[in-house]
Amino acid sequence: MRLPLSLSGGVTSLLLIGSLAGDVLATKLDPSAAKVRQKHQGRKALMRSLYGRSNQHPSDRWDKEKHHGQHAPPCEDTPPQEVDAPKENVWYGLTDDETANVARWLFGRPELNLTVSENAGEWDNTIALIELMRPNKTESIEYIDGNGPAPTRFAHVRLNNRATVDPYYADLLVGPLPISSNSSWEALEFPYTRKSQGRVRNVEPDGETVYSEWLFKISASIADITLDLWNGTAMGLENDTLDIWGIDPLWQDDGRLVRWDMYWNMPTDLFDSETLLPLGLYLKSDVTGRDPSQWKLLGWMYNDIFYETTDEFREAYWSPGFVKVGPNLDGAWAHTDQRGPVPPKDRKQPPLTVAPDGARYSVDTDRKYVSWMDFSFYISFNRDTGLSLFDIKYKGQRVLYELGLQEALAHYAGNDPVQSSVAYLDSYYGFGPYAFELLKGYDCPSYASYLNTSFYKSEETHTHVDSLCLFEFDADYPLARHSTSDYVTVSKNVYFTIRTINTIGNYDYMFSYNFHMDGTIGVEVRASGYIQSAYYANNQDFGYQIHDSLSGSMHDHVLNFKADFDILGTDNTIELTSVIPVEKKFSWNGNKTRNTMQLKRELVESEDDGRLNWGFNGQTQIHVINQDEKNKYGEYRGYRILPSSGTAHLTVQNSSNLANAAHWAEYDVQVTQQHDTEPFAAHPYNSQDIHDPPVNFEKFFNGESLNQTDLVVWLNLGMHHVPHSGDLPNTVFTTAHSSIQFMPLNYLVGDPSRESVNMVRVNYSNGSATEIETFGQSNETCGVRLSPIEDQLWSYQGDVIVRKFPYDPNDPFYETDTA
Ligand SMILES: *[C@@H]1O[C@H](CO)[C@@H](O)[C@H](O)[C@H]1NC(C)=O
Ligand SMILES: *[C@@H]1O[C@H](CO)[C@@H](O)[C@H](O)[C@H]1NC(C)=O
Ligand SMILES: *[C@@H]1O[C@H](CO)[C@@H](O)[C@H](O)[C@H]1NC(C)=O
Ligand SMILES: *[C@@H]1O[C@H](CO)[C@@H](O)[C@H](O)[C@H]1NC(C)=O
Ligand SMILES: *[C@@H]1O[C@H](CO)[C@@H](O)[C@H](O)[C@H]1NC(C)=O
Ligand SMILES: *[C@@H]1O[C@H](CO)[C@@H](O)[C@H](O)[C@H]1NC(C)=O
Ligand SMILES: *[C@@H]1O[C@H](CO)[C@@H](O)[C@H](O)[C@H]1NC(C)=O
Ligand SMILES: *[C@@H]1O[C@H](CO)[C@@H](O)[C@H](O)[C@H]1NC(C)=O
Ligand SMILES: *[C@@H]1O[C@H](CO)[C@@H](O)[C@H](O)[C@H]1NC(C)=O
Ligand SMILES: *[C@@H]1O[C@H](CO)[C@@H](O)[C@H](O)[C@H]1NC(C)=O
Ligand SMILES: *[C@@H]1O[C@H](CO)[C@@H](O)[C@H](O)[C@H]1NC(C)=O
Ligand SMILES: *[C@@H]1O[C@H](CO)[C@@H](O)[C@H](O)[C@H]1NC(C)=O
Ligand SMILES: [Cu+2]
Repeated sequence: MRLPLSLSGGVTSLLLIGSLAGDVLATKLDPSAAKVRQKHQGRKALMRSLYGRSNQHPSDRWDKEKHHGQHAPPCEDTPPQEVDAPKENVWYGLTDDETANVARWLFGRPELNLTVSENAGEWDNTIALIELMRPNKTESIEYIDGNGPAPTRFAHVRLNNRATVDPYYADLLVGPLPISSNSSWEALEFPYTRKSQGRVRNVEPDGETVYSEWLFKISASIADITLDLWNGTAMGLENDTLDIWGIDPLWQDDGRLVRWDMYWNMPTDLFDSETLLPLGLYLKSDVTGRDPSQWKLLGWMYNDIFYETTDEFREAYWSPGFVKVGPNLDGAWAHTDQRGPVPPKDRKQPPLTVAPDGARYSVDTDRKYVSWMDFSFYISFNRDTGLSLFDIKYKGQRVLYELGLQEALAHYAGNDPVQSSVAYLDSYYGFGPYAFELLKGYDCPSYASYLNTSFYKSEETHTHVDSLCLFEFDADYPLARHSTSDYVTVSKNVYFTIRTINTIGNYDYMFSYNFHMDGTIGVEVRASGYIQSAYYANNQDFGYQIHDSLSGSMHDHVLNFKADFDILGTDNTIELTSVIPVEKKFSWNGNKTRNTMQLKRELVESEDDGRLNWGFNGQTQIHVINQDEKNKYGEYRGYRILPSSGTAHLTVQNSSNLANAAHWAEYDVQVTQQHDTEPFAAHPYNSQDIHDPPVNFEKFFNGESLNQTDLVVWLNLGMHHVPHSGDLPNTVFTTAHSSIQFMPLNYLVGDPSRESVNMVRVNYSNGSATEIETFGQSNETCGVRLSPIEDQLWSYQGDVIVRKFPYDPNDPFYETDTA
């Protein structure tokens, strides 16, 4: 039995009397397939967190006297046991050599006319991306489920072709890999709804010229006004204190490209507060085409008055009676460091969790495979959407073939033209490149273990060390309990999490996939970081005033996840089970009716009925069932899907900003027949052609049957975010939260969590315990000693960069800096 934690001398050490059972669990999962490899390598994190960097053996430092002579051995700090994944991870990524060989091969193709990124300007073709082309599901499952060969490997390449007046991005398929005389490239078209040789135009090919030849020059032309208003300029000078930027996507109507930009104060400190410092002046320009001499300034907007020309604006500005509105100035209010009175007792060390037996899960570090208790999965990671999980199995049976983010939308609204036009589709920026190293003990518990992630950029592979974390956690509430006058029984609620955090500009998204002892799988997203705020003038209908001249610009976050369920095979059906109010006659009640409720079950037969919203009062549950797999009582075995906190789809209907670029955001739950030609809900460059985007999700719905066929469920998590004064300086993860759970439904007989020994039953009688049953759970004791948190944090690294072209396998860091 565990005793309460007790402090042992000094604020940085802690005694844990707990369990110590050695490597009991490492091979529990998948005993048929997973072969244990005894390899205790890698994990430095826990050692540092518990014992610091001292070479002294932890038990030497144990202070016996303070513990009444007890001597507890040091707690285990074993890293996850290394296992061999049953199969190759066919989804993870390219090896360094594969990437380098593809890069070299592409540079050898004269028809592609590529320039090395380092030497490239706005009028050259460059490689934007080289990564693994994930194999088709059809081919992958033959391999993972049977004796099929591993799928042939291909690279997915994205070119940014700007050596033309009509610049475009091009998706290519390159292979087979390894590169040989048999390898070739072709336009990648099949995964996209738009058939245009895998091409989509690039509407912002001249990122530098837009500033140097356009925004800075226009801004210089009103420097008299910006200096008068804000004592600053935005002219591309070292001493600029103002910034200009604006809408995304650009306006794309009537064959024109129109941008709105606005002025912001630059932060005066290290803090990233710029998105809290809008200044309320906006300019509109037509930037169609690549010749800046043809671009047109279309006007200025200040204090809800539109001026068609700079002259008109200047004349009004310097006229008597012109109303100037106040600036937003940087300051402590916009900074995240501690300030204000420290709450009572807050200087004492807060509680923390420990893992006395070390990791109770296993990892194949090379193949990126994880097993915990009766769950297992493979990890995949890519540029566009970051982390995904494949082949999620529970008790040896696949539940999900694929589970991962597809796209994240932040759709703003406001009286001003910039807020009104912003609808970020974040995969444009990419989630992979922004999965930064996690801070130990803060982003994840101190005993978590970590994996690295890598992404391609400008002929280099960048690695974010320790950017995925894995850990078990003891929830703050039990899994199950019951009391009677004779006994009480309670079970621990220990769950497993894999987590990544992606910081896309001002905002930090935390994604957690949680696995529970009762077979439940949870998907959870939280948001923090700096809001993108609005200038307060005239924005009353679009947000609250949250600081002197600041409005918390209202916006919807909608995040789409693909959940490709395979319940006891690929042939599945969606059953809607509703609880409905009824007036009903019963045999035992004569002719009288009773007002009551009952169950209504219906199957979703085709994609025509496949776009669903969570019903009124949560009365309808969505079940993924297999009609060919009934349990012994004749009920369909399946998993049910239900929100576990709020979810949201997009409020705006037929968005002027998005047109056809994000139809996935329109409903809560959408179900389609699985096709190798529909692997993603979105394309990262949908924002480049909103009327005719590469992936128009709406086109997935063409009336196909959903009756006992391979299905994909596309789920939206999200928040209607109306920032208030508590979003300053940062939005907090507690409130910006959305989650959903997949729960076994008549899937097993009884609750599988009963298999765990981590429960107790206490019988009692006449005021005293008569029996304590601990079911053979570990009862050993061990000691934990903590070291100051700084010891771990000094190891924070940031990016590690490996050059891919020119590439020297013996010196992968050739001519690269680590940043
Ligand atoms: C190849 O790209 C260069 C710029 O890198 C450009 O000047 C040239 O016109 C391009 N050639 C062709 C055939 O497109
Ligand atoms: C190319 O393909 C042919 C036919 O499939 C095969 O026989 C040959 O070994 C391949 N060559 C290489 C270098 O992979
Ligand atoms: C205006 O800016 C200049 C240079 O940044 C600074 O030296 C000066 O003090 C500022 N004036 C006011 C009134 O803030
Ligand atoms: C900023 O730098 C420019 C060019 O170096 C100079 O002309 C200007 O006076 C500077 N402005 C201020 C406010 O210091
Ligand atoms: C992560 O990358 C670092 C630096 O390259 C390396 O030392 C470490 O072993 C990697 N971790 C894993 C789990 O592969
Ligand atoms: C129920 O209603 C039917 C038709 O209205 C009537 O014939 C019958 O007697 C009724 N039964 C009772 C138990 O009231
Ligand atoms: C969406 O808006 C556009 C532009 O206003 C309009 O042409 C189109 O008919 C609208 N579509 C729907 C389905 O309402
Ligand atoms: C994957 O599926 C698509 C669509 O059916 C097909 O065009 C493509 O050739 C497949 N890829 C491989 C490697 O079989
Ligand atoms: C759905 O599939 C089941 C089993 O395959 C079949 O019995 C049933 O008739 C189908 N229903 C419809 C409406 O097609
Ligand atoms: C304790 O309670 C359990 C469950 O009710 C019962 O099976 C067991 O016999 C009890 N033991 C004693 C000693 O009463
Ligand atoms: C509880 O205590 C009472 C009085 O002491 C005694 O009569 C009774 O038998 C006890 N019951 C049990 C279950 O031990
Ligand atoms: C711990 O468990 C073992 C085996 O179940 C038992 O023999 C031993 O008495 C227990 N120790 C304590 C302190 O409860
Ligand atoms: Cu938000």
